[in-house]
Amino acid sequence: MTTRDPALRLAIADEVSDAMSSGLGIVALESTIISHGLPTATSAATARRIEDAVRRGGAVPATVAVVDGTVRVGLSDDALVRVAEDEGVVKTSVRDLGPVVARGLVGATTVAATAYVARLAGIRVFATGGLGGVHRGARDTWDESADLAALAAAPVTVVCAGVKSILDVAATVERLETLSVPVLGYRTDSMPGFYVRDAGLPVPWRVESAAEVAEVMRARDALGLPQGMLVAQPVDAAEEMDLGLHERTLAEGLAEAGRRGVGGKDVTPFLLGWFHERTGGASLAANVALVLANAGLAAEIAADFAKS
Ligand code: PSU
Ligand code: MN
Repeated sequence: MTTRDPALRLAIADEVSDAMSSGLGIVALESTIISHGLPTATSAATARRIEDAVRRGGAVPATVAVVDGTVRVGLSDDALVRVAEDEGVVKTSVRDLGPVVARGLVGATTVAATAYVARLAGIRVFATGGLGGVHRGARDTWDESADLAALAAAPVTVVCAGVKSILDVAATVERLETLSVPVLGYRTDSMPGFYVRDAGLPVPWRVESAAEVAEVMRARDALGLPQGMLVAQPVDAAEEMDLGLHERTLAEGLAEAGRRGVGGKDVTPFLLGWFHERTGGASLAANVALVLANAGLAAEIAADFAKS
């Protein structure tokens, strides 16, 4: 059962709307990671593990996707499996929401679209793996993920493992700075680089606890600051990718993407798939570990923030 708002074409799952009325913490989860970011064979199972990590952290998960033209906040298991496994699932950023809903398609929401929908639903905390950002070579291609502008426009705290090393991390940090999106390093002074713990740049602010993050959210709300916020948690040291393997795989993947003329929204899925195929499971292990850790931290933040 779900609560539907036909005017908004938004359907909020019972578990999520019950959590809203009882003042519990809620964590939004994106679905592009399930459809395009992880290997199909295990992605539905991983999506369930991410939801469980939110529950164990003390909050209620709300996985976001478009199912047959309806934007859903909280998915049934059937819907989750379709998003994970159907061939025709569209990677859906904010710009794609209109066409995907109008045509009744199945769409997996990116960080950008999930942040937008979270805002519509009144959800303030969101967990993912890595944020999209400025791509390497953006000076020529102008390829900057819509995640950045969307985050600047929605008051949502996104917990991630920093900026993917397949991107231009320094340029992405500069853009976040310009867009006035605060970046908090969770128990770290360095910007995490997704598969690796340290992308080689300082992080502007360091926090030690979920309670501290919730306190920054309250301060920002009191000041009426409209942007979202990034909490960057490094991947667990035991799961970090070997740095040499990481550099090699990245260089080869970027060269191959260039040769094949991969562009636009296909770049990120191509490079993630490249890593998963060529690192003997190392990138997948890191990816799953960091997403689960982020879901747990996001739940703690949401639970603390809900107390205010
Ligand atoms: N990070 C991952 N896996 C993913 C993505 C990020 O580990 O699948 C997805 C997210 O949904 C993110 C999107 O919002 O890639 C960014 O794509 P683009 O660069 O095309 O905006
Ligand atoms: Mn792009």
